[in-house]
Amino acid sequence: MRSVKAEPYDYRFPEAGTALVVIDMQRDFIEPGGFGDALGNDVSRLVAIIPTVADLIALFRNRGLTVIHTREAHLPDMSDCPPSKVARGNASVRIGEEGPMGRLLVRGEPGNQIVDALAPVEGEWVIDKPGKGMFWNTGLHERLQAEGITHLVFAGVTTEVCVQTSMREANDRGYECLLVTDATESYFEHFKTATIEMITAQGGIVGWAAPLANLAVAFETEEVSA
Ligand code: C5J
Repeated sequence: MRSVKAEPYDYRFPEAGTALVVIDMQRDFIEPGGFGDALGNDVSRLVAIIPTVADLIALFRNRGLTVIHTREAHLPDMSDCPPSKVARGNASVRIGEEGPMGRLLVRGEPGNQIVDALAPVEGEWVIDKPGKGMFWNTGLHERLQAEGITHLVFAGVTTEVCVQTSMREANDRGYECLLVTDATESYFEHFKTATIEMITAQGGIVGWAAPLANLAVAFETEEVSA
């Protein structure tokens, strides 16, 4: 087992049974002209974490560990998108409508792709999810079980929406989860802070949280017994 200095206490993980999950680092959330921007958000906060997420991916990639990328993505006929989701908010362009990077949150469109700096490489999993959480309608749980994955390390955007929803869903399914605090971001600073507090409160009711540096140290330090 490896051991990471984390909140609320050390997070232990078996290297072979651990996967990295990078949530929705897509142009639609991170670049001007995407879905996040259409909702009136300042996307620059999200751009800032790209180098840290790249370092985190490299850490897992270089060790040959499982790397999973998710995308919030709907089928082109929108049959997997409830009308309530389209109607919500006061967006200048709505989900499924044409924006500067193609139809918002629709599979295959330029804006729906992961940003170039974090592009998946051969062999990494890419999960298109119609919901905020990564399990609904994706078959991901079965795939993780088949691979013997028991521990999940989370990064990506946004902390309080798709990252938190996915982490909570994973926790309910029995996965031991760590959130990498400097590899996740929100359009709202206080939401990120509150999410980390909520996740780690009450003895880690949803999971653990630690910065990338602590995780990197854990990979360089001798393993501890289970
Ligand atoms: C949102 C996400 N914020 N990836 N999606 O709608 O967090």
